[in-house]
Amino acid sequence: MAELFRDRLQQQNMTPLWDVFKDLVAKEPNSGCEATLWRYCDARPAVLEAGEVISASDAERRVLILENPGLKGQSRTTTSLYAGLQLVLPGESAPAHRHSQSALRLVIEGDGGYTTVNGERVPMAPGDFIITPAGCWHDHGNDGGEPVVWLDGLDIPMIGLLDASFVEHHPDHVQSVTRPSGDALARYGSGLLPVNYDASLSSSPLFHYPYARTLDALNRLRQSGEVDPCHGLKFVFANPATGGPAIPGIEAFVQGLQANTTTEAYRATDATVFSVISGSGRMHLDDRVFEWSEHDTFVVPSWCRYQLESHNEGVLFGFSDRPLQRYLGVLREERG
Ligand code: GTQ
Repeated sequence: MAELFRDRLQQQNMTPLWDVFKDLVAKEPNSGCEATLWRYCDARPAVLEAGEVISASDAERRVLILENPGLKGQSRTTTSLYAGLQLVLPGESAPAHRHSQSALRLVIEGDGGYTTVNGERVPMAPGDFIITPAGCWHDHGNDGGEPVVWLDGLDIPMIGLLDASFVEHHPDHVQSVTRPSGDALARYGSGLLPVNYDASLSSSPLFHYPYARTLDALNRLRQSGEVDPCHGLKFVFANPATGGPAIPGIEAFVQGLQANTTTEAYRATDATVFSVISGSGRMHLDDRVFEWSEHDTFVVPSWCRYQLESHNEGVLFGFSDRPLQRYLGVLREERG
């Protein structure tokens, strides 16, 4: 009887809630997203090998996706975010395109790389944070003599969920450069804004946050003693025109840790992707320990309590879907 009812429901494109209620409206975050660490010393040879398998041009973007083992086959690093390691070899360029997805980049290694965003060529140096907001033309290249590798973070799963993806290929392989390098930094990165600037534009008009500046700020502030017990010295990359996040749905941050310290336990509902800019230490998550060192990437899933131990004055970078959760009123945090 019950089976016949179920069959009939299937035919009517209906399904009983009581079968799935516990999973749909879960007691706690239950996506399957797992705490995972990708060691750069293991990932790097694979990234370089990808350079022998395909060109940046043929691949469109030559990236190894950091796929969460708990979300296999879904090209996701957390439930809402995608991360990958992108390689551009000397002399190569990755073609210009634009898409609905927003991208952020953290440069990991190599000098001579650049990305061109809306007509401005942005030079890439290790530790630089660079964004490509939704809908902006971008192409990448490498004028230097060594491989350039960076971490990509995109809101691909969010845009997929919304079914709002569009991509366009530029008529030319690379877009023309129409603005001098440093233009956006001068315009928006000096505590100044052009008069009549429209602050309702949701992505940051500043798309290059050079590491030299970030590190200088961290080093000056280390002396201030304003260290959060759970976060160390943590700053978010802000849209200078609004004070909001650089990318509407993603918050990216940089975090200075003190030598030989461990942060107090903390958890939040925004699963976070961390990338180690410098230093080494351990991430304690429940009763598990993850040893991290320079350029490693690791994920702390939603609502997992963790602590960061640092052997030296380490600097971490990270990003999560915090602004989206805040907007929806679902962000939950707990200290201790
Ligand atoms: O650089 O435009 O990792 O379009 C994935 C999709 C990078 C990019 C990715 C992309 C890009």
